[in-house]
Amino acid sequence: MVLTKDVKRRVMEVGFVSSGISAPNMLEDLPHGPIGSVCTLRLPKDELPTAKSVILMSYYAWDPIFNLQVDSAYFRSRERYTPKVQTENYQLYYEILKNKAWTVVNYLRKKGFESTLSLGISLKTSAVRAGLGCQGKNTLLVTPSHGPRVRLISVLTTAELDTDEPFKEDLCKDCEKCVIACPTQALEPYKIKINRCLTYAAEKPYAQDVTKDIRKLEKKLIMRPTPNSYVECWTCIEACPIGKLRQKHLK
Ligand code: B12
Repeated sequence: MVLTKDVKRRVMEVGFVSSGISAPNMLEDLPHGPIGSVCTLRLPKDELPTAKSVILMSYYAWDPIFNLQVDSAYFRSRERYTPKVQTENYQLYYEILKNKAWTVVNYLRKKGFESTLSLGISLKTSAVRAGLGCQGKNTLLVTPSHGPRVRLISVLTTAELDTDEPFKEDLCKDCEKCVIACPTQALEPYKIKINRCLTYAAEKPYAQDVTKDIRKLEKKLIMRPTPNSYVECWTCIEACPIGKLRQKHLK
């Protein structure tokens, strides 16, 4: 269909490195609801009930600084848990993703289709269904071209687009480099213990389920450029050999 081709061309023009299309009725069994105390995942039909297509897009995050997170001064204080003040936090890659995805949303809206972006659905599993890659042993989306060094966002639209075939291959094969590299042993192949992940620890400075040994490693390993910012851990991504060659020019 011409529209599907046009949308995919537009997605690449704004700087995404791959895209795939699925439909809300093919994503109804996606993980949804509360993910520990991290977030609540939604289904496409909760995000845009009239949607006919879900466009999954991946952005190449080639440098650790894409993982920069900055919180307003109150965010890291205990006050956040009884907030009396407005708090804000920004993650660099999310800002880039949203910025680029809005141009795709606006493109579709101009054509008369109701459209919105979503970071609230399960992006990894949706991306597998849309053919972008497999869920690897680090539990992340691993793509054939950029490995897990991609960040994901989706656009939901009432436009009826051609869907892609789900990705079937397991790209990890017998490699377990990510599992071995994780400094807190948070990973078992295809599974993560969320409260051992350094990103969870950094995000939740007062969480009771983070043990002292993890807090010690967090202090040692998490980069903190300013008192209100930190760079999320990406050791399991860095360890992955798939797509690593692309980073050579940066060394
Ligand atoms: C919650 C969350 C977290 C939590 C929990 C992680 C998790 N795996 O759930 C924490 C804070 C720990 C976290 C950490 C990180 N995150 Co995060 N996170 C998310 C979020 C919001 C939802 C993830 C999710 O779907 N969880 C739900 C669970 C059910 O999914 P799952 O882990 O895939 O679980 C499956 C498997 O574990 C498997 N499984 C479970 N049990 C078992 C048992 C057996 C035997 C088997 C075989 C399988 C199996 O089945 C489950 C269902 O399919 C997404 C954004 C989004 N909206 O999707 C970003 C996201 C997944 N995170 C991302 C990133 C980059 C990270 C970090 C690298 C930190 C960073 N620098 O940003 C680390 C990596 C940690 C890791 N290896 O997973 C990216 C991943 C990009 C990619 N290439 O996939 C996403 C997609 C954000 C984005 N917009 O790009 N994250």
